Amino acid sequence: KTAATVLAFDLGASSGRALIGKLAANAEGGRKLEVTELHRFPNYAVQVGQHLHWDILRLLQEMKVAIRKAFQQGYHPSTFGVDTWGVDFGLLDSHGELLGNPYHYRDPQTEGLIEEVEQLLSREEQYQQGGLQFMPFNTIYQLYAMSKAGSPKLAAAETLLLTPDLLVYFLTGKKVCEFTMATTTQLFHPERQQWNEPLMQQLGIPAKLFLEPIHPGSRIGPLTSEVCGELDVPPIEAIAVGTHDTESAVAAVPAGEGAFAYLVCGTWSLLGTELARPLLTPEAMALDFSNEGGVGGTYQLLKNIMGLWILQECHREWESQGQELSFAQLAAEAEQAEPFRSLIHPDDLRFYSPSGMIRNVQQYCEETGQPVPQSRGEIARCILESLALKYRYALEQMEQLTGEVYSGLHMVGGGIQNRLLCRFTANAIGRSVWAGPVEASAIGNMLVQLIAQGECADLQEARQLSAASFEVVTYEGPAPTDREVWGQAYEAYLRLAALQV
Ligand code: ADP
Ligand code: LRH
Repeated sequence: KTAATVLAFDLGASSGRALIGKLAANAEGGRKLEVTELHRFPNYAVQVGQHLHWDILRLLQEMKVAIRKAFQQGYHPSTFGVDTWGVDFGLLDSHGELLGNPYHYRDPQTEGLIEEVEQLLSREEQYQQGGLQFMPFNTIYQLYAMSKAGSPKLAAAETLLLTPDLLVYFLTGKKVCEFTMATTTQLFHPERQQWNEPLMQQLGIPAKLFLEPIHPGSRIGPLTSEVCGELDVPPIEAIAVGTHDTESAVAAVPAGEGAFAYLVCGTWSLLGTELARPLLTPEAMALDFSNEGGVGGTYQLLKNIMGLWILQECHREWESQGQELSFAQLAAEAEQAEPFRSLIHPDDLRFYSPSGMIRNVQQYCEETGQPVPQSRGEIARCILESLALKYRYALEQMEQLTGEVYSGLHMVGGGIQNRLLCRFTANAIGRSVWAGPVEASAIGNMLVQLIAQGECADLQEARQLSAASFEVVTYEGPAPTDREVWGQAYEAYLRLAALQV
C-alpha cells in the first residue's frame, strides 16, 4: 500500500497556502506526518465603492496553481480539504452561478446591527439560539444588512455557500454546507442542532438558502472533469474537513487527554478550550464567549480577540510608505523598545476597521493619557504587550466559566513565529506556553482527511500524530521579577479595559 498523501488548502485573512502531507515511518517505528508547503499567496480585501470584497476567483486560481504544482512535483494526493476564515459566504443563483463577489467580513455594512437585532430578539434569547460572541461580522448581521438594504443579490439567491464550501463547489460541482462553518453564522441552533428558521424569518433571511450541514470527515466528491482537464490531473476527492480554519487548528493542537487551553494565533487570536457540549450559561453570555462547533463532535468555548491584525495593519502602512520591513525585523525592533511604555485595549472597536491603524494606536494612547508610541518598535511593543495581557484576561475568564485550572497554554498558528509574543504571553499568564505547530490549520485539515481515509481512528489519535510530528517550543512561565512587573502591567491593563465596556 502506498503512503497516504493528502492536500490541504488553508486560506487565512492575510494569506492562503497549500500544503502536502505524507504519512511516513518515524525513527521509533511509529508514524509521523511530513508536511511540505507547495504554494503560498497573499489575501487581502478589495474595496469597490462602499464595499469591501474578497477576490474569490483569484483565490480559486491560486488553488488551481497549487493542484497542478502538487502533481508536477510528483505527489499523488488522493484527497484534499479546504479550510478558510469564518463567517463569510457566496450566494448562488438558480443556475448555480455565483452572484457577485463575496463581501469581506470587515465591510462596514454591519455597523450598528448588533444593537438593532437586539431590539428584535433579546441578547439572552440570541445567545441561547446562536451561542456566539456578539461580533459585528457574524453571518447573521451580514445577511440582515443585505435584507434591510433590499439586496437584489439576496432576492435572486437560491443557495448560500460559506467560503470553504464555495471553493469546494467551484472545484467539484458539489454544493454542501459543512458543520463547523455553519456554527459561525449565529443562525445555527447549538442545542437543537438545526438552522434557526424562525429567526431567519424575523430578519428577512430566506431559509431556503441553507443546506443541511454535513460533518467533518464526510466525503464530498471528486474534482470536476473540467478542472481535471484544465490542470491535467486525476480526479482527487474533496473531503469535508473542519472547514473553519480555527477548528482545523484546534484539531492539530498536540494536547494529551484532559482539559487544555489553546490560543490560535493569526490575524485573529482565538483563546479557548474544548468541550463536549456548548456552554450557554448566563455567565458565558455575560463574558461574551463563543461556542463554535468543532471537529469530532466537540464544541469550542472561545474568545475572539483582535489579534495580530493590529500589527499587520501597521506593517502594511509602513510598507506602503516604502519602508521595507519583515515581521521578524519588526519583532526585533519591538524587543529593543522600552517595556510597558503604553498599552492599548486591543478589542476597542477602533482597531477593527482597516483605516489608519498607526494613528489609531497613537490616538488611543493619547486619549488615555499615556506616552504616545512613535517608533515602529514602540508601536509594535505596545501592541504585543497589550495582546499578551488580554490573553491573561481571557484565560482567567475562561477558567471562571469552566471551573478548570489550566497548567499552561498551547499556542498554534502563524503568529507563534513571533517569539516575543510567545514569551510575553508566558510572562503575562504566569505559566508555560507550548508553541507549535505553526501551520496548525493546514495540519488539522490533513488530520481530518486521514481520519476519513481510516488512517487515524479519531481526533485523539490524530492529535497524537500531530504531537509526534511537529516541534513544540516551550516558553517557561516568568522569573519572579518578571512576574511582578507583568502583574503591575496587568493592573494598568485592567484599568484601561474598564474604560471600554
Ligand atoms: P491568517 O491565517 O489569519 O492569515 P497566519 O496564521 O498566517 O494568519 O498568521 C499571520 C501573522 O503571523 C502575521 O500577522 C504576523 O504577525 C505573524 N508572522 C508571520 N510570520 C512571522 C515571522 N517570521 N515573525 C514574526 N511574526 C510572523
Ligand atoms: C480566524 C477566523 C476567526 C473568526 C474570523 C472571521 O481566521 O476564522 O475564527 O471567525 O476568522
